[in-house]
Amino acid sequence: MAELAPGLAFHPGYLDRSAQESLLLELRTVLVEAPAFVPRMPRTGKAFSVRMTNCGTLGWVSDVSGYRYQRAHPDTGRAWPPIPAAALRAWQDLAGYEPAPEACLVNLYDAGARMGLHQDRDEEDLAAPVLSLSLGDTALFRWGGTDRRASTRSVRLASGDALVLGGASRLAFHGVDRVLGGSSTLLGEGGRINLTLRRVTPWLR
Ligand code: MD3
Ligand code: FE
Repeated sequence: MAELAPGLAFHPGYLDRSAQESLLLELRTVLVEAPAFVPRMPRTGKAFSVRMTNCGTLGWVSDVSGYRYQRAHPDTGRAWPPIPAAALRAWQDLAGYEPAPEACLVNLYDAGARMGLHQDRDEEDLAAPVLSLSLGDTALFRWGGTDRRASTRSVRLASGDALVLGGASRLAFHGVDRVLGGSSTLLGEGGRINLTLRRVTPWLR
């Protein structure tokens, strides 16, 4: 593990090839039950270049009326499928946060897809970390500080890498500049899949 910044823990090669293949198999099932959709920017309705779906009890969606977590798929109206067992194990192993994740956002990048610098702040429970798992082609990931104007650094996220974003880095600006086509043989069709696991609501007991 390498601590890239306070609260930003990088676990290169966390999933070996066979663990990546079994997670991918579980994701194929998720995508049948909850087909990928094209999120749109609030207000302008401009399409994201990344496609998405979700699993878990809550899924993150974005459309012309805003960003939010909701219990149903925006197109099918059905509940999201369960979070893959391999992803839940990674949370137990790496997150250091007991309440189970409620949301697993699945971002699908094809060649040319990117994600602009943004903060993740739609979760009520900001004490919970975000866990990211990468599959397929390597991404050039960029992060900075909690002020958009702060300087940024980059890291390559390869297939099987895990990243835990917590503490002082939980509200850092971050994004994906580009995906390096042909850098992995995991996905026959190429591209990249990123899973982010999140606790959305505070844990009440
Ligand atoms: C740093 N996804 O879905 S995951 C997102 O690779 C998102 O698809 C990117 O940003 C992707 O919101 C990056 C890594 C990540 C997630 C949350 C963070 C990095 C973060 C929160 C704070 C700081
Ligand atoms: Fe994000």
